[in-house]
Amino acid sequence: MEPIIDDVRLKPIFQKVKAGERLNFEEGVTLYRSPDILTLGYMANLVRERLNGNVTYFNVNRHINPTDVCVASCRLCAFGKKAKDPHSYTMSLEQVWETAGHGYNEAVTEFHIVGGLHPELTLDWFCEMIRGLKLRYPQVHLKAFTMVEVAYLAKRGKIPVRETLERLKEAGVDSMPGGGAEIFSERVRRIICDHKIDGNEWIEAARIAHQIGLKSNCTMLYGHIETEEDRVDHLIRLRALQDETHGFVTFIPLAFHPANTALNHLSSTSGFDDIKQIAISRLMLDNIPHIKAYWIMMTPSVAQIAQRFGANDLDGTVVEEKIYHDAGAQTKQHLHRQELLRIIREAGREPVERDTTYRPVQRTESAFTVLV
Ligand code: V47
Repeated sequence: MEPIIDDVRLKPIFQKVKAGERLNFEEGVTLYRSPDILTLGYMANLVRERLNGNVTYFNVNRHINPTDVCVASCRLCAFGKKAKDPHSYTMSLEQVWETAGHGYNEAVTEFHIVGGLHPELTLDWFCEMIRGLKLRYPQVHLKAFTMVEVAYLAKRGKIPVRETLERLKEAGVDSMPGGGAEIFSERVRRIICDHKIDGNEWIEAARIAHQIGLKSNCTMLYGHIETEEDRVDHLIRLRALQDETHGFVTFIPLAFHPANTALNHLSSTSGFDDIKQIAISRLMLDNIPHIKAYWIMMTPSVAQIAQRFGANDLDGTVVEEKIYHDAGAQTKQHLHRQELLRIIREAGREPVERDTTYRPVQRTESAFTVLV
């Protein structure tokens, strides 16, 4: 049975989606301009089920943010602080290793490690941090450092990005998170994050990471001052790199949270925009296997609905989240495994706990094993 398509502009796009054909820039813009969220969702769900069946993935992870000291002053961010700010913090190596252990009894399979661009912490310090984590938690996957942090460490250490990535990998980094991509449009970047590497540099760092065997995620920050064309351009640039490297695992659209940022006059995104963004991501990124509805950012309720609009992942237990909560997020900082299972089942999906590389994890009361 086919859906009743309210918006006639979507009819030719629907034919292409059914045939598994790639959507172009203009079609991407048409998707954004359409209010017909049910047809967008129907099409995105078709692609989602083709790629991932009825499964929704989640993981048991822990975020670690070793420092919030940051030399950049991005208008989009409420997390970064100057070193002299009495509210800033920087963990010692021992504190990082100890923080990793908090809540460890939930059998965490991933540490997600990102932080500010600290003017004094060196590449050697971060390599030692990673080696220490690997020594203490050898079975935990280390998903660490955004392309922005890597480029900053390279610049400060006056060594190429490739060598920086190689040294981090050698120390024990297993893969990389998707942050820092923001939106590639230079016009927008100059306003929201002018101290960061530009879009081309982000893409180039990701290319090198993938070339040396580090998979990564990718993100897009939306709902601030970008246009619909900027969003489509961003998605198409990610898709082009993926054609080349196949190194992206998951795409996570990130809704801008304005509270406590220099852009706090902007409004938050609506549930309608968040759901549309999930659907359009699934439709445009035909070569990225997974679309994550990050519950911290969308709320568990909207992330649940997203599971029928193109998303097939919810992220994980998280345990302690700072970036979005500094920017006013009202969600909890932690969801238990049981709550994630309930949310997914209620959406009619089959929950599968995964490790970072999407291998299923089987749990018993006291232990877990990764099913290869
Ligand atoms: O890079 C910062 C964004 C990102 C704000 O790879 C903001 O699995 C909204 O990348 N409002 C960090 N967004 C989060 C991130 C992420 C999250 C979950 C999973 C993964 C993954 C990656 O958050 C930053 C930036 O793009 N951000 N400040 C803000 N005020």
